[in-house]
Amino acid sequence: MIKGFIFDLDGVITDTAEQHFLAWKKLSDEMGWEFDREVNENLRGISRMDSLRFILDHNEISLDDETLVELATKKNVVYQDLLNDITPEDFLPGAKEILTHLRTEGFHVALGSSSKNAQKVLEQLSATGYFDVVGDGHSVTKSKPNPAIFLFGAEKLGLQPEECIVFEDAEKGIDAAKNGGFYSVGIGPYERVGHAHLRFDTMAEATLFEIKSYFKD
Ligand code: B16
Ligand code: MG
Repeated sequence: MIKGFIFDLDGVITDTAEQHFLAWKKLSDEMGWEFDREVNENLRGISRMDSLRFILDHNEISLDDETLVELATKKNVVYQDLLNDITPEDFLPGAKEILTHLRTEGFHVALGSSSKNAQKVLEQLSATGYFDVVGDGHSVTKSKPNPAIFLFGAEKLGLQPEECIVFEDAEKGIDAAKNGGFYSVGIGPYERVGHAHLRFDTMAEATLFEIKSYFKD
């Protein structure tokens, strides 16, 4: 029986992909690296350091660990500044509706994001009150497709994985949910999240009615 929901943040609750893109682009331009929207698409759902490593691999550049941390921090300063512009109007269409509905119906709800800035994003959205538990980039060390972040959320909610549905927009996020024994809802195109138990193009279609009809006991 489904008792809880675990939501990814970027690409599910709100879309911070554009702010990530602008911050990586600024750093890349300063460093003379090639970086475009196609490369950015590969960073969906992966950690900050893994994102930097991907960009460097793409440019066939190798740097020492100290420089990696320095550059990732530099990108994050720009990203955090951009986050100040997020407002409660910036929920992805449908996201606030399902979160409200879940609260009304008494489901347990957690966040399961890779981002170390998740708290700040939730505050900007005024979304903190929708979540019983916030799992973010500080909560676990292993990144998706490892299921650690979702297992963290389920444990804090006091639920088993098979009692929870994970919402994800990233290929590796769906892998993580399935690896942990969770039910999964993919948000995005078939090519990216078609391996989820259930898929919607956007959050606007992912109503609690649709979810309940599919996952009924
Ligand atoms: P930060 P999610 C992910 O958020 C983003 O999709 C990904 O692009 C980013 O690199 C990652 O968070 C880490 O973010 O630099 O803020 O720690 O989709 O897991 O909510
Ligand atoms: Mg995401």
